[in-house]
Amino acid sequence: MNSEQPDGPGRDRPETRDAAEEPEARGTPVGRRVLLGTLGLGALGVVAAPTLQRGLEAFLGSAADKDPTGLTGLLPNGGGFRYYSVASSVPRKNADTYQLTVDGLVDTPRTYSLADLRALPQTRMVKDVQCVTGWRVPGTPFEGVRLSRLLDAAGVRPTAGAVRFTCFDGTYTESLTLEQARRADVLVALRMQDKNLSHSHGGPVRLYVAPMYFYKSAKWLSGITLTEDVRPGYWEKRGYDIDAWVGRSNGRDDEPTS
Ligand SMILES: Nc1nc2c(c(=O)[nH]1)N[C@H]1C(S)=C(S)[C@@H](COP(=O)(O)O)O[C@H]1N2
Ligand SMILES: [Mo]
Repeated sequence: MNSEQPDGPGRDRPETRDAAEEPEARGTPVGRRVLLGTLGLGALGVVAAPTLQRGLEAFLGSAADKDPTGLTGLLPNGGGFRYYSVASSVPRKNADTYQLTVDGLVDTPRTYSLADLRALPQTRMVKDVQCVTGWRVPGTPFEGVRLSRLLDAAGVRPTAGAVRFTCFDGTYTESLTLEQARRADVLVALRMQDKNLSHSHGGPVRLYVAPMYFYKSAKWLSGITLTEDVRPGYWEKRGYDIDAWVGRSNGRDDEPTS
């Protein structure tokens, strides 16, 4: 798939595959019936009524959790979330195994457990989520620790100008300028839709950058590194804008989300 993409991940990152990436953006030719057959979901079409939407999304989320092909990300789900991963498999982390490291140009590097993060003051925000490929999910609660709090705790050195995010999927990266990272609407999120973040949504901890396209919100967050300059992230090396403001980047004019 996507063999016409010379710099695609299949080429430089053999451990990745294309199926679950931004499918709309890549005009994937995979047919719906093939997907439904693959997943044994042939009856899915009859449960698309709006009242069942929540159940359907929950079902797709749990199906994505167990889906080694990542093809659940291509299933239509009536305007809800789509599940993306650029890595073919992602280890599961829980309260015993999860760690978040803050390092780089800081006075006090440190590592947080999930319990450490839960013990800090939590901020809850309810805003729309907007993917650069077009789908939008209105009024989605996210809750977690303000990134600015973790930066202050680490003591950012004057030479730092940017923040780089790494993920325990081993592949995805993102970045923000220090000014962007310090905004009050940027969270290290532990909860989404008033539940602990599921594995498929990037749990136990993901970044949530409310004012930017959702590709900024790195799932399975494991590292926060202060750097001198912004380093383009996974999708930004593949053409997405580094400053990803919803409504004024990537050639799109969506309603702002924050
Ligand atoms: N680690 C990681 N984070 C990621 C991605 C990814 O592939 N890997 N995809 C991004 C994109 S393009 C989107 S739209 C959202 C999708 O989040 P969801 O799977 O919770 O809907 O995650 C973003 N963060
Ligand atoms: Mo996206």
